Amino acid sequence: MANKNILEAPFVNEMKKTTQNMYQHGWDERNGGNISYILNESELEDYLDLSDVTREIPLIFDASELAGKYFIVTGTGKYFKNVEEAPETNLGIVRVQEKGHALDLLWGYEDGGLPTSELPSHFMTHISRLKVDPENKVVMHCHATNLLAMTFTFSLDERLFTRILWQMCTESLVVFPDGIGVLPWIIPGTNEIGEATAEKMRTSRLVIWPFHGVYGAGKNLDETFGLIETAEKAAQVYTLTQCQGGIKQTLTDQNLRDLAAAFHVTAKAGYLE
Ligand code: 2HA
Ligand code: ZN
Repeated sequence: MANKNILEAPFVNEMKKTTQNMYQHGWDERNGGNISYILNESELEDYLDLSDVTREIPLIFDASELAGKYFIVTGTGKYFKNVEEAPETNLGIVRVQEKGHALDLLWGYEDGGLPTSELPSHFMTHISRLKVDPENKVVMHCHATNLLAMTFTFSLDERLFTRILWQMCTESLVVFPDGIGVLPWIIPGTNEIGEATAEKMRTSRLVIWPFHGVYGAGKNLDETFGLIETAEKAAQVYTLTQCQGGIKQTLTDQNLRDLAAAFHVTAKAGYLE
């Protein structure tokens, strides 16, 4: 029975908290950033009549691999800053239609809005991550400041980029042993950037879009936020080392190997010397 108030649903509250937190970190200026989060039918049916479709939303790519799945998604052109005060216009809950070329809108986007312009990257990433981790539920994009800055000053070689982040904080390797993928610059919002992001996401849960921002994927909002937060912290420390006159010493490859062994993680193959 759909008799509970959706504005009190845990998943709406989590989206409010996460978007506000990311905004406060300065990673989501204006309409920057977007989140998509898979919801189970059982989580939703207390709040929504799932046969009551408000609107159909066409897709410009084939999402049939996600047919029947439910997502809560930030709206295109909407500001993370405003999600907390008006979730019903800044968020939407959609179900992917059987043929994968349209969405059923079940709640939200109340001013006639649409899901994020980055939906191709989100959905293609969900398809990709679900193949390697059936528990993956979240795809998150933001303009994390120090990671973004590093794409101007540091090599875009993904092995080198991963290694410097691993070296900047002992936690890095433990949190993202699968490293960080780096794309070439591609026009955002396109199927092309979606395909490229999804391809990298087969092997790492973090992907850098040079001169733009970062993508993260994970099991829930907290974990995915924490993943981006850890990489961004390492990038911030890197920034500070450069301001302080450069790196005099750092974690050695042997330190990193010992760390991986102690925390039972496997560093991405070929990334340690
Ligand atoms: O949604 O961040 O990449 C605004 C963006 C586009
Ligand atoms: Zn962006």
